Amino acid sequence: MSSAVKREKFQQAWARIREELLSHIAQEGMPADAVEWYGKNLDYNVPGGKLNRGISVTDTAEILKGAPLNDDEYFKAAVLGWGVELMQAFFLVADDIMDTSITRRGQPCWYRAQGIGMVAINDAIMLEGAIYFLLKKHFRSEPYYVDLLELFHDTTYQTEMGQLIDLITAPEDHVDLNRFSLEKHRLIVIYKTAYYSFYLPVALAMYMSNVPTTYTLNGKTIDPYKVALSILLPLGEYFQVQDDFLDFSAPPELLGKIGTDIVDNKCSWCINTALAVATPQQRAMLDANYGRKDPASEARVKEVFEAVGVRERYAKYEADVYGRLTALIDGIPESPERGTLKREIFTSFLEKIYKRTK
Ligand code: GPP
Ligand code: MG
Ligand code: MG
Ligand code: MG
Repeated sequence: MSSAVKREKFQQAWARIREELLSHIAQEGMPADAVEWYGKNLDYNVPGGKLNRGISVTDTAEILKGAPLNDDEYFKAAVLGWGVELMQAFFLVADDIMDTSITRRGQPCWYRAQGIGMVAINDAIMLEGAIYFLLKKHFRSEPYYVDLLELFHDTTYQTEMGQLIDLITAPEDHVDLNRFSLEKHRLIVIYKTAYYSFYLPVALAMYMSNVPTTYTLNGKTIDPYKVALSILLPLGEYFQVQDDFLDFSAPPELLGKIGTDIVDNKCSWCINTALAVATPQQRAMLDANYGRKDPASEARVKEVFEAVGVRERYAKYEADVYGRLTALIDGIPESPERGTLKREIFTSFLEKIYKRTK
């Protein structure tokens, strides 16, 4: 199936899920203006992204089954996939407030949209609430229901820890580039991005497909969830390095958002890369201009990034990391039996993000 057709099919499932969410709050007795508000919140924030995370759930379930999903299996996988997209929408609405971002997915950030303001905080929290309503509605009687609940809860908490260190490493009023390092960066991105964007979709599909928590292969005991984590965290790290690089380098029209990392004093891959190779003069330039709220300072930081060759260094990083990830994936123990891991789960992820430009 082409990726456009996959996307279309996944979006059709959303139409049904959206109706379920709206009729539920209407049944709770919420007035028409509240139902209308919630509908706008959902429409503005949930379906408009790349949908890679959500579609990964249905893709992974299909790879694990080794055959096309029937309608019922597809819809259940799609509910989990839209659960990931709802979680992402919850995070992004909140993150844009915290990062004082301007645009997202080619439109004003929700809190900056006409007539929204700080109601956006409650809207974000309701997007999260929707996940648990849907899980209860569709999975309450499954033996793996608690596994799904725990996975969503644990992943949310991990992402919040990542957001915490992202924010406190980037105080608004105090720039100290000595606080940054690539190790710090790695911890931030694993927690704020990799767990929810990469491990969560695959682990959801694994639970739904009844992949056991241990099995024996060639006399060795394997925890397939741990194996998945050991590949998906480095994949997620690569994805967030791309996000950081694109924040600096990509045209906002293409990216759908205006980069704020330099102005926001973020511990991003670009500044860490520049710090590692800057001359004393370049370092002084970065110290004086990073995290400052004016466009001229931002432009001077970008000049240093260009001068130290952040673009070329990124190209080299991307080629190297692709090789490393491919080697990791090749090392996955695979067996032809149903209910065990398959390398294709991970290669399909890697191919989706390799050399992305938005
Ligand atoms: C995005 O990082 C971070 C998240 C989506 C996690 C948010 C977590 C919360 C608990 C709110 P980013 O700020 O680099 O993303 P973008 O560049 O898209 O704004
Ligand atoms: Mg942000
Ligand atoms: Mg952020
Ligand atoms: Mg970013």
